[in-house]
Amino acid sequence: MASPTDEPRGDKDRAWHEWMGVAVGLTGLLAIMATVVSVVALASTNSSTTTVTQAAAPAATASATKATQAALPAPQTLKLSMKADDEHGRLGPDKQWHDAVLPGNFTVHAGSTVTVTVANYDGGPHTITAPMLGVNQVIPSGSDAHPKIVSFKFTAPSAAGKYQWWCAVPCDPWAMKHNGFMRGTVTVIS
Ligand SMILES: [Cu+2]
Repeated sequence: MASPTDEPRGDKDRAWHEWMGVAVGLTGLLAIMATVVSVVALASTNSSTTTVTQAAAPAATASATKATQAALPAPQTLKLSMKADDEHGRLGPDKQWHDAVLPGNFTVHAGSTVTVTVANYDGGPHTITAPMLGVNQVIPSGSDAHPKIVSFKFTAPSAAGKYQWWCAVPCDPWAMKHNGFMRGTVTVIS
């Protein structure tokens, strides 16, 4: 038989047990919620990372490819001949034949790699000198029967404009002063 003093204790015990039950239940719920939250967070982190990677990679590759194509114009080749006055290099407006590079004025595309092949039919050497193009090429002497063939490359400037080349070896004084003879204009077009 329960004593009157037992009853409050029994209530206390019941209350304690109930509270413990709620506490354990709450803890378990919190643990589950924490797990769910972290799994969702992990999943969303993964999925957002994957989405960014998939979205950015093809776009970046496409634009990089476009930029590469735009930055690389087709390579060019130029064939030039060098002839002396006595080989009828080029007739000047003074009605005299002069030493000349043929053609003496030429056009290249901005940024392109230009391969120049020069055939020197003259018995004396000349140069193709153009500091702005990074060119200072000696073309040794050749002959009508055996022209001296020299090939060299330069990269055309990225800026369109007109650049001068000249022959730095003293040769035909008149030709050295006139464009289209032993000096000339390199026109860079974009
Ligand atoms: Cu010359």
